[in-house]
Amino acid sequence: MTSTPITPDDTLSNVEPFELAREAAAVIAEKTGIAHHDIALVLGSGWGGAADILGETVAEIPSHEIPGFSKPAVHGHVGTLRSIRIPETGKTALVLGSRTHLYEGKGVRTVVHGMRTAAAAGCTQVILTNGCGGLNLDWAPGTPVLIRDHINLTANSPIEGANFVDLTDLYTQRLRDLAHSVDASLSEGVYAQFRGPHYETPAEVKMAGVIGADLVGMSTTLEAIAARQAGMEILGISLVTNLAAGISPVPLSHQEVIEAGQAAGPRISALLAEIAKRM
Ligand code: 8IG
Repeated sequence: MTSTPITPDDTLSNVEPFELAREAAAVIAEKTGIAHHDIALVLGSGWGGAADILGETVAEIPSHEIPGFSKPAVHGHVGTLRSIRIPETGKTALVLGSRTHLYEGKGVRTVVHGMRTAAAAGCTQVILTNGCGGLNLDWAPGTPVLIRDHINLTANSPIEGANFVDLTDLYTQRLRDLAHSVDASLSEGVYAQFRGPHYETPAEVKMAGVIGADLVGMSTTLEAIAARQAGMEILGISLVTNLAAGISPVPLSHQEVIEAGQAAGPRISALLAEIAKRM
């Protein structure tokens, strides 16, 4: 059987997603010279600085050079994949600086391609980070919160076919305990993913609170599901960059979101690096 070479421009819809992930992992191995990565790191809004203090960057690849990855759509998101050697453990982290959001309209396969690629590259653990809105008035902008569980409000799933993946302990107690060993004061919350890209109305935020959410955002849940399907252990950390709509008396602005991320940057970067060093 002949196979067509897969290029970065291929639309995911024509390609079996796990095959494309293996192709991407092979390109990563070739371009980084690292045959096997251990920990995947997805850096969301506000988290971009964490990679710099994690260890030695062994390689950096523009994400569009890797099959199935595209350039990031959001200002403030970084479009590279980095291989970082963590000196304390000798493990190698695969840092995914670019994330495709569901609201970009490229489909769920594209959204979770990074997770499937990380798994194909050998990663058995992933830290998913994001910037989000908070429902708890105690969480000032700049507060990191561990994701205890999620509510997927996208009406979508990365799982195709009758494959009933168990999501009990999705954000594992073990990794949350590990995070608490770094900072015992870390709060935990339930993260609700809306499709976006608009922020919620105050009524939608109120609904999210009623059904059990503490955090609202536009990422993470579909990735976590795909990561679990791929057998990875997951830690989720949100950075509350703003109070959710209606919780705060002032309207949300993307500029404020970026500024809150920048202000919290050094502290959350140190937190993330310290957690990754214990994994
Ligand atoms: I940063 O308030 C950030 N991302 N849905 N709501 C949603 N996503 C967000 C928010 C928010 N803040």
